Amino acid sequence: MHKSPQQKRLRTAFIATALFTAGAVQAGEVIVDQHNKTFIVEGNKVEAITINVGDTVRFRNDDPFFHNIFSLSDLKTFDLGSFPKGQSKTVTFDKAGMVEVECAIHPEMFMEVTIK
Ligand SMILES: [Cu+2]
Repeated sequence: MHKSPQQKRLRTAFIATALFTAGAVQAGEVIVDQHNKTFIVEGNKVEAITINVGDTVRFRNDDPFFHNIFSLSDLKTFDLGSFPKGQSKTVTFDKAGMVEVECAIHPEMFMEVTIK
């Protein structure tokens, strides 16, 4: 099939974009479930996770009661408020360092997020 000059230009632009993004770290999303008053990643209980600068953590409540995830860490202070089972809230970590994550309703819940 004959390609028009316009189609050729589009193809060149696509390759240039692909080469540019290959060297950059892609920001991702990490899902952290709250289950049995613990933090769960991919089915495993975690007390510490490591992510990349720019990544977003999605806190997802999988318990039949409310959680209120927050952090008082200087690097990233946030308060997601109370949210029920099935709902999730996100936090994007845009600086390298360490953030302590807690739950305002359950003082025993604790997780460290290392951002590198
Ligand atoms: Cu909680």
